[in-house]
Amino acid sequence: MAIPPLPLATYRRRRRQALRACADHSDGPMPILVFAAPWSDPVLDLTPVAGKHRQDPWFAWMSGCMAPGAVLLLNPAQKPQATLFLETGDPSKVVWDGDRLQPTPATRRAYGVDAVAPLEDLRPALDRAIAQSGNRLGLLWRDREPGWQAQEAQRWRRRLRGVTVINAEPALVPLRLVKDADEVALHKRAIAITWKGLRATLPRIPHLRYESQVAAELVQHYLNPAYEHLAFQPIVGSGVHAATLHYKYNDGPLQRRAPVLIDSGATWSGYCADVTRTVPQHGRFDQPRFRELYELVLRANALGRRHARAGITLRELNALAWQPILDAGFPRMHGLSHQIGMDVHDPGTNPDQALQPGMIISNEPGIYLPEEGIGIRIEDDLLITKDGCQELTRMIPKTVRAVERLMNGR
Ligand SMILES: [Mn+2]
Repeated sequence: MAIPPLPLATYRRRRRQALRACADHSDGPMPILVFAAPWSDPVLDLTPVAGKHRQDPWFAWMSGCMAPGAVLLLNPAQKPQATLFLETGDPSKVVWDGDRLQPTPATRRAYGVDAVAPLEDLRPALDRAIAQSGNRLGLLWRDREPGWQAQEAQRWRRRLRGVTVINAEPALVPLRLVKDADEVALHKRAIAITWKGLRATLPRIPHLRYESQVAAELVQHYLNPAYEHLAFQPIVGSGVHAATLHYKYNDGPLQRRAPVLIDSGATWSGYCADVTRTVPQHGRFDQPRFRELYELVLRANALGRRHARAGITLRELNALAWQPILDAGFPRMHGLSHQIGMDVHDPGTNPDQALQPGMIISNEPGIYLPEEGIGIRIEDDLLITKDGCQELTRMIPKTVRAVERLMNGR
C-alpha cells in the first residue's frame, strides 16, 4: 500500500476546507464527490514506460491515495464524513491484474478517512448524502481540459436527474495555490531530480545527433528514482524547433552550433518541476547573435526574480520582466509565469491576483525567431516569500560561463 506523501492531518484539513469553500461558494453545504483517475487514461498517462498509474491531482490532493478508479465522497451532513470507495476487482483476476487496494480497517487507517467501502456501496451513500443536503452535489472537473472527469460528471448528471450538480473546482482552486512547507519539500525534491537529469544530459548534447536522444537520456534520469512520473513530456527543440512554443515531436536532428531548447521536469510524490534551459549544441556561446539574445533573455529572467514577491500581481511582474525584450524590439509571445504544483500548470493562475507567500510560480521569459532558427527560453521555479522569492532552481546553470563549464565537463 502506497503511503500518502503528506501527514494525514493535511488531508483532513484539506477535506474540511473543501467542504467549507464549496458551501461558501454556493449558499450552503453540499456533498462533494471526487473521482480518481481511471485504470488507464491516455491524457494522464504521461509515462513513456508503460503501466504506471498517474493519479488525478485533485483526488491525490484530497486523499493521498493512488488507487485507480476510486471515489471519495465527502458528506458534510453526517459521520462518516469522508468515505473512500474502492474498486475491489474480481479476486479470480488477481493473478492477471495484481492485487488491488481493499476496503479494510488497515486501509482506512492508512489514509485517515472516516470509512472505506467497496465501490458497489457508493450509490446508496451518495443518494443519502444528496437528500441530506437539499438535493445538491458538488463534482470536480476541469472546464479547461475536457477529459475523462468531464465525461464522468456528465454521466452522473444524467443518472442524478433533478439534483443540482455544480462544478466545485472554482471554489476549491484557491486552496491549492499556497503550498505548505511539506509541499515545498516535495517540489524541491522534484527539482533535485530534474537537476540530476540535466547535469548528466547537457554535457552529452555535443555527442548526440537527435532531439529524441536528448529527451530519452533526460527521461531515464527523471524516471529512475522510485519510478516517478514526468511532469510533462519533455520539449527538446533544436534550431527552428526551439522557436516552436509547444513543440512536441522531438524527432529532428540536432543542428550544428544551433540553440537547443529543453523544457522538462521530473515529479516527486505528485509535485512537478518545470525547468527550461537553452544551450548551444556544441557547448559554446560563440555565435554572436545567439549570445546577444541569450543575455537579453537572461536579463529578463533576472528581473522576474528580482521583482517577484508577495503583493505584486503577475500582470505587474510581466510588465517589469519583459521590458528589456520589448525594448529590443521583440514581441512578448507568452506569459512570464504560471502557478506550479501537482499540475505543472496548477489551476488558479490569475494575472490580477496579488502573489502570496507559499505560491510557486514559473519565471520564463523567451525570444523566438523561427526565421533565424533561434528560440530561447530560460525558466526557473520561484517560491514566493514575504519579502521576495526563493529561486528553487538556482543550482541549475544558466549564465553563459556556468553552462559552458557544465557542457565541457569543467
Ligand atoms: Mn512552464
